[in-house]
Amino acid sequence: MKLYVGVLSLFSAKARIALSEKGVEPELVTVGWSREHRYLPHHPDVAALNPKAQVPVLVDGDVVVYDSTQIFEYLEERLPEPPLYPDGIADRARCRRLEAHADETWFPQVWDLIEQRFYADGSGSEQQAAGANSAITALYEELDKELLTREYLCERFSVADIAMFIQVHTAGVLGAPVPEGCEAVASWCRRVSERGSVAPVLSDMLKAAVKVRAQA
Ligand SMILES: N[C@@H](CCC(=O)N[C@@H](CS)C(=O)NCC(=O)O)C(=O)O
Repeated sequence: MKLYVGVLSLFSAKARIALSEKGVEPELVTVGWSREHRYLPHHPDVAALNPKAQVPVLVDGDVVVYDSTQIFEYLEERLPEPPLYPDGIADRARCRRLEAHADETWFPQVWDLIEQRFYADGSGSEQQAAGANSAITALYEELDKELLTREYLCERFSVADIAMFIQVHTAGVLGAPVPEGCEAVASWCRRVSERGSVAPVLSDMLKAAVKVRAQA
């Protein structure tokens, strides 16, 4: 399988972790990205394969899948073992809801931190960052309740953990770490970051971020 990714793309990181959990070592194609021009010009393959010209894009023979959530769903059917969704219908619905919550509720707040602390290097709107910080604190408290009695968000390590962890980890790196009192989130973070599928992806992203900073 071939996976088109961005060096600092959170959605690409989701797809990479899921592939690794499924025991697949894809051919990684890293698309061009710079702080100044971001993803422009788009990689020609990605522009041809995805009408939104976004990564990640997975190519498996003749099959093209884009959007990290669609990639999760495809991989689960293509390679059912080990499962990355829980078994029951209601639990699977909850798992999808938590994944969507990470992508659709956490990410916009994390994106405000990325804009402020990474792209604008702290020179952007402090008000925007402060708003994101307080929204993220509330999200941490809510997440802590989900994790109080659980090792992972669902009955086993799942796509919900992958999606949520990527947001939580990025928030932490950008100045919104797990607050005191959210011990369940803190220990879940340790468990997830120690997984063999996760550590290499975090390490690649860290190396890329350090390189970008050095060039600034
Ligand atoms: N909903 C999509 C979002 C993908 C996305 O936003 N990709 C960004 C990188 S993280 C991208 O390729 N942006 C390039 C652009 O929009 O020009 C997913 O889950 O894969």
